[in-house]
Amino acid sequence: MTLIPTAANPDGRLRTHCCFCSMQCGIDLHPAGKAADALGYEAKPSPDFPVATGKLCQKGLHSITHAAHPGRILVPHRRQEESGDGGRFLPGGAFGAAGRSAGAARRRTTPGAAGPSPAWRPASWTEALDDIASRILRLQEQHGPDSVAVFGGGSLTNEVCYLLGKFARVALRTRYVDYNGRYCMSSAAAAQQRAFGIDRGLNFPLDDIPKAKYIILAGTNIAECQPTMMPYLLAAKKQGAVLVTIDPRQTLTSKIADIHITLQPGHDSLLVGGMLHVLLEENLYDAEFVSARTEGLEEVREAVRPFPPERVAALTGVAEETIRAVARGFAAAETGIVLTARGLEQQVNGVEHTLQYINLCLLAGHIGKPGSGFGSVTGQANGQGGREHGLKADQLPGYRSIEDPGAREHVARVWGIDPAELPGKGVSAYELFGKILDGGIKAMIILGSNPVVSSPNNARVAEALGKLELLVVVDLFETETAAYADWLLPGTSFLEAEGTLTNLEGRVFHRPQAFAPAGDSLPDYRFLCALAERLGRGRYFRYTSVSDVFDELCRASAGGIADYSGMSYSRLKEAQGLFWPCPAAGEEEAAKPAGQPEERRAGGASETAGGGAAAEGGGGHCAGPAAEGEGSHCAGPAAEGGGSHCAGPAAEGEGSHCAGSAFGDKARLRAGAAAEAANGNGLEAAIGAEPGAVPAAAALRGGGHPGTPRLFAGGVFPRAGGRARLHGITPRPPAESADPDYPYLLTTGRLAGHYLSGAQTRRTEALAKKAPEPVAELHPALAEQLRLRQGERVRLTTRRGSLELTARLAPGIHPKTVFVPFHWGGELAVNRLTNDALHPISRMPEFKICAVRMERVEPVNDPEVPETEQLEKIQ
Ligand SMILES: Nc1nc2c(c(=O)[nH]1)N[C@H]1C(S)=C(S)[C@@H](COP(=O)(O)OP(=O)(O)OC[C@H]3O[C@@H](n4cnc5c(=O)[nH]c(N)nc54)[C@H](O)[C@@H]3O)O[C@H]1N2
Ligand SMILES: Nc1nc2c(c(=O)[nH]1)N[C@H]1C(S)=C(S)[C@@H](COP(=O)(O)OP(=O)(O)OC[C@H]3O[C@@H](n4cnc5c(=O)[nH]c(N)nc54)[C@H](O)[C@@H]3O)O[C@H]1N2
Ligand code: SF4
Ligand SMILES: [Mo]
Repeated sequence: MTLIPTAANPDGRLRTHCCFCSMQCGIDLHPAGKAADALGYEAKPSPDFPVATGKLCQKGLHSITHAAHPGRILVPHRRQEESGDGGRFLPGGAFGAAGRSAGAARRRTTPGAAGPSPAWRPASWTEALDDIASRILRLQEQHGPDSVAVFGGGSLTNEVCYLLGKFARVALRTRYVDYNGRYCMSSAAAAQQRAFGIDRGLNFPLDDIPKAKYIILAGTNIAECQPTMMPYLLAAKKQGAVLVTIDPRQTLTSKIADIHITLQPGHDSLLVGGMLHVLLEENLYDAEFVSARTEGLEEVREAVRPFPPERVAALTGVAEETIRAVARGFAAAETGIVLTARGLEQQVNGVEHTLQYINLCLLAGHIGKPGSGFGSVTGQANGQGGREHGLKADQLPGYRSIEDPGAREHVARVWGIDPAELPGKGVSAYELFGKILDGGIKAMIILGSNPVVSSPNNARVAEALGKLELLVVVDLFETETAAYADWLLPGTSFLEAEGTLTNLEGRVFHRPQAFAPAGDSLPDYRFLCALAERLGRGRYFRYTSVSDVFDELCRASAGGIADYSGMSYSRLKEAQGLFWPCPAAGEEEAAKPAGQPEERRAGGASETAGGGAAAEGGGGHCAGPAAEGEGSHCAGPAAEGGGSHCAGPAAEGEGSHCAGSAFGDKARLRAGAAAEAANGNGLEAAIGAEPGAVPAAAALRGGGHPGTPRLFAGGVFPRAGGRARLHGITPRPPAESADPDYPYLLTTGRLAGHYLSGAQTRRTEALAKKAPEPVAELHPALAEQLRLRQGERVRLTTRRGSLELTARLAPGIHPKTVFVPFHWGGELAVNRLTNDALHPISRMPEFKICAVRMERVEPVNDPEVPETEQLEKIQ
């Protein structure tokens, strides 16, 4: 497959960013380089983007390969009506016996396959949009607007995430929208919001890491998951930092640690409770900072009282001396950083574990200054931006609550609708599938996720999707999820769609389009706008370009927690990214918080945006179709020509959605902001960027807020009273503990060469051949108990299902724990086994812990193959 470049530099180089992890390394594509890929380009690290340290990891180097895969979906595909059961497959069929029945041929999701399976018939966009819209309208007429749901993903650009949320609320008028970030950052988000009043993955720029003297990495395997962050850690070590890793496994990350704590999954709150006990008992905490800048110390004291380190040592198996040494070392260090990730967050106690690590950071006073801070390492490409602009069930753009009347009013005004029209909050990602099983949700649109592979207890998800009356999947490939779809629509790859993303630091940057959309594939935002037209809501979705969507997003975010209103495409391009919050010029005062975060979001927010819109002259995107000329505003595919797909708008009335723009009373706003500023609890103070932390001098040229690389300068937090909140955490057991029937713990995670559900990396030969299938890592002592040898097959059984895998002996893993990566589907999906228990607040599933039984299957070792080759094969 070939792609046509659109915006090459004079030397033929194309600029892009890796599509995989949250580092978002800049990539230069060099034509016909030495290692030219299927597209005829070689990916090299971009010298321009300040994040990656002149390196790309193996995924980045091969990131363009899947975009040229012969299995790419290039035109809309409709489920063949004649496929027996209406084209949908039996519940659980993807995994069980039915998976091998006649249906299997139609449901091929083989990564190497040359194109969509015979289950499908190619169709035009017109047919697709007409059919989908009419079925949605029919279902909504029969069952109400909430019978249709939207499921998004954190790989999508800010513009698409924003539009998906708007599409759900304005075009579908459904409350049911959520996204795969629920499986990813939701516990960290809940914890950071509670403790700090703001959820930005890292509170500091990556450049701060080398300045840290003590770094604790808990449940984060950076060497495999954000490999280009390793040089920052190595630089810190070089300058004398002590590095501690806390993980049930020895990982590539723990290799560079000074201290590694092998912790049984689920014990983080307990372990860190022991450390906090030491800090308090020995008076090592930063009393001045804690009394001036935090609240809740007594709660912490009470909660950790019963957990002296000797008791914690007995309960966790971690040496008492290690607990004391880390506590003392971290407290005594001049600067310190704690990073957490999914290891401890993807648990029914994930919010509490995170809060406990935040307690540690706060008690040590390591926050808000260079080389210090807390961070939860964001996962997906746009895992940060994706959780800020309304793709969450309870959220409106700018990280606002959908239940906050002021936020509703503000966003409704930007969208040109009556606030009363905005639906209320829906349910979380996994719970959406429950709503399908209950019969409430009848149709679903999925963009940028493969939940049949990536959801816990995934047989239930497959069963739910099998029950839908309409499933639309927009993807590059016929994924395991698409196997249940009625329509599979061709999305564009990261190379073909312009947009902005927000990396793990909170740095918003612009990703240019490098190639024209492959085949008839359509950038996601254009698909959404085209469908909105068909649904009769086109007037709210007319944009001349994707930057138009961004401008609206900025206005909608103005005054919110994640304030992008001071950004524009031109500023982002010039500065190589800006860190949020970045309020619009002249709006900075207005962004200051009132006493309560809710009040701030409500009051400050809605009115600020009015001002923003005024400054911009009422939003160029909604000048109305007449001014725009046929189809120019409209997302219809070029192939259709003439805007035939957007016939609707004339009847809808022009530009009504921005006519009102009852712009806020600026004078009143200023007065309010000034009063708030006088309280001294302003967001500006909280986020005040010091000059040294400004990302690029260019950001300042021509005015404009410089962005906020480091949060909480001066120890001021955007909460009531400006203080951070400490939380007393009582350690609690996971949803499933080991018991006589299931005597071990299964934990799941990632490998360096694969990405999430594997939809892209399993289709990338160079990556897939290194890890063609999942392998169960277990301790040699446990293997001996099970009479298992390296390379033999082991059966893992949990309360939900059973899976056979090759065993790999890993001396570094906790002896009662087995680790399996989750990058495969069908019979190889570890999510057949995982527990779908959810955290009561964040609704995060417990991917990281479930009770498991293991037994040896039959030896598969070929006696001819020497042991070393076996090792290589499975690494
Ligand atoms: N190569 C690669 N990189 C990726 C991804 C990928 O799929 N592949 N995905 C991206 C995404 S979306 C995300 S969210 C991130 C995830 O990045 P990480 O969270 O770093 O990745 P995981 O492998 O899920 O989990 C990290 C570690 O947690 C450990 N762990 C398990 N249980 C516990 C526990 O109870 N306590 C502690 N302290 N540790 C525990 C695991 O052994 C594992 O080493 O990576 C991003 N980067
Ligand atoms: N057992 C277990 N399960 C887990 C986890 C775990 O640690 N253990 N981690 C969880 C985490 S942290 C995450 S983030 C989830 C993620 O899991 P998923 O949500 O399944 O994520 P992906 O595999 O990235 O799926 C993205 C899909 O979108 C497609 N795609 C890529 N770019 C675009 C685009 O621009 N437009 C469109 N329309 N489609 C696109 C890809 O081809 C792919 O099929 O998995 C979760 N599941
Ligand atoms: S996967 Fe992450 S670290 Fe690797 S090149 Fe891509 S963005 Fe960079
Ligand atoms: Mo994630």
